[in-house]
This record gives sequence, C-alpha cells and structure tokens, in this order.
Amino acid sequence: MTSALRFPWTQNMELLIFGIFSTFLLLSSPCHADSNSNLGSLCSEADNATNSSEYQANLSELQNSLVANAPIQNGFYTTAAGKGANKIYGLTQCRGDISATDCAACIKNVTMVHGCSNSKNATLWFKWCFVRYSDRRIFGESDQSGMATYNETNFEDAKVVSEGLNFTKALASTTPNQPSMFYTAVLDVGQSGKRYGMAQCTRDLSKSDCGKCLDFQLATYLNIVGNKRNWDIHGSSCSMWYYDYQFYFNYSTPAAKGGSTRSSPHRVAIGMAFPVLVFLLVL
Ligand SMILES: *[C@@H]1O[C@H](CO)[C@@H](O)[C@H](O)[C@H]1NC(C)=O
Ligand SMILES: *[C@@H]1O[C@H](CO)[C@@H](O)[C@H](O)[C@H]1NC(C)=O
Ligand SMILES: *[C@@H]1O[C@H](CO)[C@@H](O)[C@H](O)[C@H]1NC(C)=O
Ligand SMILES: *[C@@H]1O[C@H](CO)[C@@H](O)[C@H](O)[C@H]1NC(C)=O
Ligand SMILES: *[C@@H]1O[C@H](CO)[C@@H](O)[C@H](O)[C@H]1NC(C)=O
Ligand SMILES: *[C@@H]1O[C@H](CO)[C@@H](O)[C@H](O)[C@H]1NC(C)=O
Ligand SMILES: *[C@@H]1O[C@H](CO)[C@@H](O)[C@H](O)[C@H]1NC(C)=O
Ligand SMILES: CC(=O)N[C@H]1CO[C@H](CO)[C@@H](O)[C@@H]1O
Repeated sequence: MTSALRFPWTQNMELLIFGIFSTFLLLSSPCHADSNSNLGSLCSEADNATNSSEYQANLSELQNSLVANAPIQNGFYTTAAGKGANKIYGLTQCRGDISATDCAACIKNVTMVHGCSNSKNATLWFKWCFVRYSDRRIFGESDQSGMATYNETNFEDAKVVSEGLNFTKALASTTPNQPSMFYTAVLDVGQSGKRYGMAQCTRDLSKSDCGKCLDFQLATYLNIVGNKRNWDIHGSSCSMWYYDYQFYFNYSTPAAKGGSTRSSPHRVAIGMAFPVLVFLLVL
C-alpha cells in the first residue's frame, strides 16, 4: 500500500484537514460497485464560531434542513440558519447518479463528522455527496479550493494519456451545457479498454462559472493526475472523475423535477484498497 500527503499551500495556514481516509471497495470483475466513504474536509480554524453552543444549535438546524430537502430537490439544496453574527449558510449536493435514498443517507453521514464542527468555513467531501458551510452567503459564487484523490503508482497507459486528457477537457467543456450540469462519458481506447469520465458543478453556478471552475480544477491538478489511471478532483464548486471502470451507477436523467433513479448495483466486496489522497488548497 502506498500513501502520501502533501500540504503545498502557501497562505491560510490555519486550514485544517480532518478525516483523511478513503476506501474503495473493489468488486469481482468485470464490474465494480461504488460504495460511499468519507474523503476528507477543508476548514478554516481561524473562522471558529465564538459562541459554540449557539452556533451548534444553528448548525444542527441547518443540517436538518439540508438532509430533509436536498434528496427531494434532485440532490441539491441551499439554506441558511441563525441571525446576525451567527447566521450560517449551507449548501449540499449529491453526485448526479445517486438515488434520493442514498443521497439522504450520505448527507446525514456528512453531518455526523466531528472534525470542522466549529468552523464557520468548511467543506466536507464524501464520495456520494458533499456539504459546504460558511458565514458568508456563498450561493452562486465559485470557490477554487479542492483536493485530488488518486493512486500514486497506478499510471495510465502511456499511449492513452493524451487521449485521456482530451477526453477530460471535453468533459469540462460539455458539462456546463447539460441539464443539472452533471455529465458522464465513456472513451473507447481500443486494446486499453474504456475510460469513464464524470463531471459536476454545483447547481447554483452559472454555466460560464461552471466551465471556468472545471477548467481551473483540471489545470490545477493536471500535473498530478494527468498520467494517472484512476483519479478524482473534488472542489467546493465542481468535481471531476476519471476511471478505467464504470464507478458510477446507471442512472436516468429525471424528466422533469424529481429524484433520479438507478438500477440497484450488485454489491459484493472482495477486496479493499486505500487510494492515496492528496490535498491541495488553491487560493
Ligand atoms: C477551532 O476549533 C477547533 C475544534 O473545535 C479547535 O481545535 C481549534 O483550536 C479552534 N481554533 C481556534 C483558533 O480557536
Ligand atoms: C452562548 O449563547 C447561549 C444562547 O444564546 C447563551 O446562553 C450563552 O450565555 C452564550 N455563551 C457565551 C460564552 O457567550
Ligand atoms: C452512513 O453511515 C452508516 C453508519 O456508519 C453506514 O452504515 C451507511 O452505509 C452510511 N451510508 C452512506 C450512504 O454513507
Ligand atoms: C473558506 O475556505 C476556503 C477553503 O476551504 C477558501 O477558499 C475561502 O476563501 C474561505 N473563505 C473565507 C471567507 O474565509
Ligand atoms: C496502486 O496501484 C498499483 C499499480 O496498479 C497497485 O499495485 C497498488 O495495489 C495500488 N495501491 C492501492 C493502495 O490501491
Ligand atoms: C484531441 O482533440 C482534438 C480536438 O477535438 C483532436 O483534433 C485531437 O486529434 C485529439 N487528440 C487525441 C490524442 O485524441
Ligand atoms: C450499467 O448498464 C450497462 C448496460 O446495460 C451494464 O453493462 C453495466 O454493467 C451497468 N453498470 C452498473 C454499474 O450497473
Ligand atoms: C435553532 C437555534 O438555536 N437557533 C439560534 C440561532 O442563532 C440565533 C442567534 O443568532 C438564535 O436566536 C437562535 O435561537
């Protein structure tokens, strides 16, 4: 097993990272079922609430609203709680292929993570959803912070690298124009098999900001993930995935408003791997 952590940020040294772990359940071939797990978080310790008990009460009100509403709002919800100095804004989004039931369970589990619990500026990522809190009204604003997860020694086939990058760049430019700004695509790389890409922006962004967000995240992490075989980039406003197997669930785009549906995956885990996590803070 390989593991590495790097903290190459230059400013805001007070940022803390909690919950740095992730597991992948690998399925018997040919298909891999996806399971949820905690990927990590970014929060600013400098922005701790001054009155913790009051803040916690407001935070819990906010969290309950996110858990209750996001799954019935097609996996995306923004809300606020509290007043004045204690006002806190929250945003949550589930991955576009996740069912309403799994979306609710994922957000619920994020709200039970203890790290960052006093921070007024935090993003917490799970594989199936993420939650962002702030004392500023963050809705509609693109935030450039993020992190990448990948296996440091699992390299992409040399002859697929440039095609793969082309593919992810096309993913970044296509996603903003999709309903819900969520998109999946498959690349056939002949003898090397297939590559599965996915991208998603938070639904409060404009199409233009969505495109800029994905381009920025890709440009930021390209030198790290560009030659890797399986990776994801998780941002506070947009995320991208690139794998050599179908890691996402089959889903159907909801016709109008309503939850997305998917077929039940077959989940029999036979092995466990621990992918390397790299956290970068981009300012
Ligand atoms: C913020 O809260 C965290 C966890 O509650 C604590 O460890 C940390 O020391 C606090 N930071 C400041 C600057 O008070
Ligand atoms: C925090 O807020 C609660 C509820 O408003 C209040 O009862 C308590 O005295 C406050 N604590 C501090 C240290 O200000
Ligand atoms: C939520 O956490 C519970 C308890 O750890 C776990 O059994 C469940 O699978 C998790 N669900 C999701 C969607 O993360
Ligand atoms: C909150 O933290 C993010 C990084 O997680 C940072 O990009 C952003 O500037 C911070 N916002 C404030 C108001 O401190
Ligand atoms: C990372 O990739 C290498 C090469 O494919 C593999 O041997 C190793 O088991 C992987 N490590 C983890 C932790 O998945
Ligand atoms: C990358 O995409 C461009 C334009 O879509 C195309 O002309 C070029 O051949 C592609 N390169 C590879 C390696 O696929
Ligand atoms: C999704 O559907 C395709 C085609 O029906 C099938 O080959 C694939 O195994 C399915 N994948 C998952 C993860 O359910
Ligand atoms: C649910 C809850 O405790 N809400 C509190 C949020 O904070 C304000 C003060 O800003 C309190 O008045 C509320 O009671």
